[in-house]
Amino acid sequence: MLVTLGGAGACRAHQEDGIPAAMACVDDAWEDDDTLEQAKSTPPLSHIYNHGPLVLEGRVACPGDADWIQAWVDCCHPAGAVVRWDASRGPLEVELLDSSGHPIPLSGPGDTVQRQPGEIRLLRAELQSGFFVRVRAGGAAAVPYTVSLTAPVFVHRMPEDLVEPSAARALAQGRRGGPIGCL
Ligand SMILES: [Ca+2]
Ligand SMILES: [Ca+2]
Repeated sequence: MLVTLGGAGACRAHQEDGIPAAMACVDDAWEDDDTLEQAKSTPPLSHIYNHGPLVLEGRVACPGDADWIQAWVDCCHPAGAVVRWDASRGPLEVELLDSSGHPIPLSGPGDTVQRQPGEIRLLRAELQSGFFVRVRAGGAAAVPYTVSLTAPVFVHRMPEDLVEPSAARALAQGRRGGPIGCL
């Protein structure tokens, strides 16, 4: 069966036959979050100003299956993510993307780009509104990882404000194991 590797269309390999490592991959509870559109279907994540970052544990990057995380930051604060994992599991590719899915430049004053095995830090000195963190396994093995998301807001947006209430409660309780946000 045809399996594409690399490039923007490489999100579906976990559903294809013939890749033992991918078939064996036990993905996380945030699936499906393989595309910009899927990420937009769940409420954006954020935390109250000075009470971050928001730590997302128990995530898994399956080979060929991107993980998109939607976040929201009020203007104009530092925002971004630190992704940590066991480097012996293989590489991870991490990017910050704007609300259209385009890479956010991280070349301005105060921006941070640090990529090393086991930890990638991508922080923009000033950001506003919605953005995405995209995590992809760079090798053939599943890579468990943790995201520390910096996305401060002054007034916390509860999921109920953003989507239909019952769906929001199901999301908050079933998929994330508790209230979203403030630590
Ligand atoms: Ca995943
Ligand atoms: Ca995914």
